[in-house]
Amino acid sequence: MAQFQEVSKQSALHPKPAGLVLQYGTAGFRTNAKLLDHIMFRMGLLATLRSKKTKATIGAMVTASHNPEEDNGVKLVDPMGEMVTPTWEGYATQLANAEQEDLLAALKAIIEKEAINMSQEASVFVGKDTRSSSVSLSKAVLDGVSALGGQSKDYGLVTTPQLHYMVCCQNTQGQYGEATVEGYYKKLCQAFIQLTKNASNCTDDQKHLSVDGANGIGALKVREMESHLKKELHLSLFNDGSTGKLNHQCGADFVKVQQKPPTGMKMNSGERCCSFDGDADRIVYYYADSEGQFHLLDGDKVATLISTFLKELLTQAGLDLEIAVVQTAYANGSSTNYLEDTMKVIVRCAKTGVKHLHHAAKEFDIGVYFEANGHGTVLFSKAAEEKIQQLAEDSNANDERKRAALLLQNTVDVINQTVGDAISDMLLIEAILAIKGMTIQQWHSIYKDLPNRQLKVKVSDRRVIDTTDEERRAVSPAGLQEAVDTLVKKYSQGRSFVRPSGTEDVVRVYAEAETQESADALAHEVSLAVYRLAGGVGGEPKPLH
Ligand code: 16G
Ligand code: MG
Repeated sequence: MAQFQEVSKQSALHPKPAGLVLQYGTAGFRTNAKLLDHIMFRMGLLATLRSKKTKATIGAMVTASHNPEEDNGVKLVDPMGEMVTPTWEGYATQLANAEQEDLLAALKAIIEKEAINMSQEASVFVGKDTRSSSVSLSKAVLDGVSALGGQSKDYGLVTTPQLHYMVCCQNTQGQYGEATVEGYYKKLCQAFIQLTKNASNCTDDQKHLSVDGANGIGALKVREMESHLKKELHLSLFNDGSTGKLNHQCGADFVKVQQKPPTGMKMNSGERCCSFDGDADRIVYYYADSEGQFHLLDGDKVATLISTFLKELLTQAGLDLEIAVVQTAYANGSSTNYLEDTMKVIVRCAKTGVKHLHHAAKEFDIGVYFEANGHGTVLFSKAAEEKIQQLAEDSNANDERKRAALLLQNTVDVINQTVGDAISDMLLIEAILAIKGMTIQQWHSIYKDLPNRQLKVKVSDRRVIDTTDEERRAVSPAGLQEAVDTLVKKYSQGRSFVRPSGTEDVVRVYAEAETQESADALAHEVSLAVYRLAGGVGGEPKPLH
């Protein structure tokens, strides 16, 4: 077939280095940009097949998120804006690793297995972040799409969540919104402005927020959006990419892991600050108190603020909708206790990685999901959205119920339900704080985080660690979980788990306890157990103090 001849011809221009093996990981392929040209071309091919199979538009985003500037990566987006389904992640890995001469056979195997009608039209949306390598790599994706005769639309520089949003808009025939960056700003900002009309006496100071753009795409897009905010939010942008290096000593990952402010940011005491990551799908907040001490408000604090707000509105609206918060094993124990015991909301634990949380959150009328690292959003079921709308339009409803329904409606609109979105989350958080007249200190003091520590251990093969119970318990190697259990018992409020990383060749260790010293000691002792029982390499982990 002519299509396959074209693939053969084009693929020669994007050759695979022989022997190179890469995996479609937790969030797509991610490695040094120099190794990715053939991967991009092939993901263009795969996105086209996926589009033919689903008879819908598929997205391909070129980014390596919070990784260093030298890296890059690609993730595929399914029709409703969600992460591509696991079977196709498997195909992605197969296609990526087929040697040059086997590429056509690998492609045909997928076509056959999925019974894809090759005469079906295909459409792929492509986006990229600000890395210099993204220019040629996104071109390689486009080449892959055209080699298989697919149509493509190049959105150029967009955040990851913006691309997810475009795909969903397109496949819902505009029901979710207009599939343009301008349409995205309009929808989110209009909802934000409507929400903030419910804030009384908001001073200019309270409307101010400092944003660390991680020297990436988020900075560019925030700037683009600003005029739509009609001065209801005053943003001071730092690390906007004009001088600094992407993700270098800045961005959400740096701030969360280092527990300190990004470089290049001016922090006045008590003022709200936030950081995006390199592709703007993560956000964390923080502030410095009057003694200059740094306080972090992570994804758990965000989930708590949002779910409290939603629960209050549901009560005011008199709507009987089930609301749940989905977290991972990394959620601070204090946040889980607060949500379950004080807020009385359902809490679920999912495996690390947005796709797992997203999936779990779909089970509820309203599913708020956040990873502690700042990745998250809120999902509303169709039934929930309909009930909210009915009430908002019900002329018999009393003023309080109606007001709550309208607030819920605008909340739905300010949220990007396709995937966690730093810009959308930021607007929602800012609106909630304004409506509640809440300072960042008050938000921070809702509950007190348990001191915690994360460590990495190098082992010869991290696959020897297998976990269960949403990664909270290890089932292999033998004896490891028992060792962890014994260590945990030594510390008041102790909790610890180990899991193999999905993005790095290490085993991750998490520990929390009543004091920082205990959390550090527990993390170290568990690291030693991993080192001894799971084939540690290099020197033994050293105590932190
Ligand atoms: C990826 C995931 C993130 C997760 C992290 C865990 C997405 C879009 N990103 O970055 O959610 O927290 O991996 O990394 O799903 P780890 O497996 O190395 O700990
Ligand atoms: Mg990211």
